[in-house]
Amino acid sequence: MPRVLMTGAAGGIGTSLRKLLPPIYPDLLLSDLKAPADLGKDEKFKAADLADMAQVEAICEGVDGILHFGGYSVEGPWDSILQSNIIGGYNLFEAARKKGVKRVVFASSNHAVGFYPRHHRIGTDVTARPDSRYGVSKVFGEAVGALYADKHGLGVTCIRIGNFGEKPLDHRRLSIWLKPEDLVQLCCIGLDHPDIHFEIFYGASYNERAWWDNHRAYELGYRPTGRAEDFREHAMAEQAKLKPDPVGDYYQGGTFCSMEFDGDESRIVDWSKR
Ligand code: 15L
Repeated sequence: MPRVLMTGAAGGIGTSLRKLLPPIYPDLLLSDLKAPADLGKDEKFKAADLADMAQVEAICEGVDGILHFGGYSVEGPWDSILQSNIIGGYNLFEAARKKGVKRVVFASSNHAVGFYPRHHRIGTDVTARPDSRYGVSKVFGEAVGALYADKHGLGVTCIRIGNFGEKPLDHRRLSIWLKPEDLVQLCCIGLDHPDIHFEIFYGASYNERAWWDNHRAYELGYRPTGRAEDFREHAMAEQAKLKPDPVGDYYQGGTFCSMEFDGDESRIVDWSKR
């Protein structure tokens, strides 16, 4: 991919990828609502509000591939999710089509399927079970991506990101941890692999406790280098500081499932076996 646009450049993932991507994609254009405070002299940046179609079209001009990390990245009020992720997500794919972009890698999330119980191993073809308004917006983004792949021939990869960071933060994250360099591998597959039409990958490193079947990513060449169990002691020590959470500890989405959960814990059922 000659020219790559990365949205969400000032966010957590964007900040880390800004350092890892330039050796692979030297012609990298960064975008966010505001420029990152530490923007370097060699970095190219264009501000854009994802909810404004004209601004999104402007950042897609002359671009070959997009890494879409922009938008709201946690649970939030409906209007914020609506503007950033629903309207913003649609604008991104539509602007990509209009401007002749060839590939889009969409940062989906594990919260698109967060209401699967932890003991239930899932593939990428399961029915969506979002655990939040944020999760619903990720399901929406995946659906728009599928539409633009099937109808308009855009090559689309959705990465259901687990927990991105230098190490797994607690017991749950031992199953879903994603090392930054492994996310870079998944992005490169989405941007450059010749066989991409529409794909969904789980954004997870090599985690022995994984809940996810990620075989398609491996078929396309993914070889994660992160191993969550190497940080087991740290994760379990952090877990010991947390209060028990009957709902969050049962489902894959953790606290995203327990927040706003209405009262009755008898509703914690293994519906996946019904
Ligand atoms: C996400 O999708 C969020 O962006 C991130 O902040 C974490 O909460 C992560 O999921 C997680 O599930 O740990």
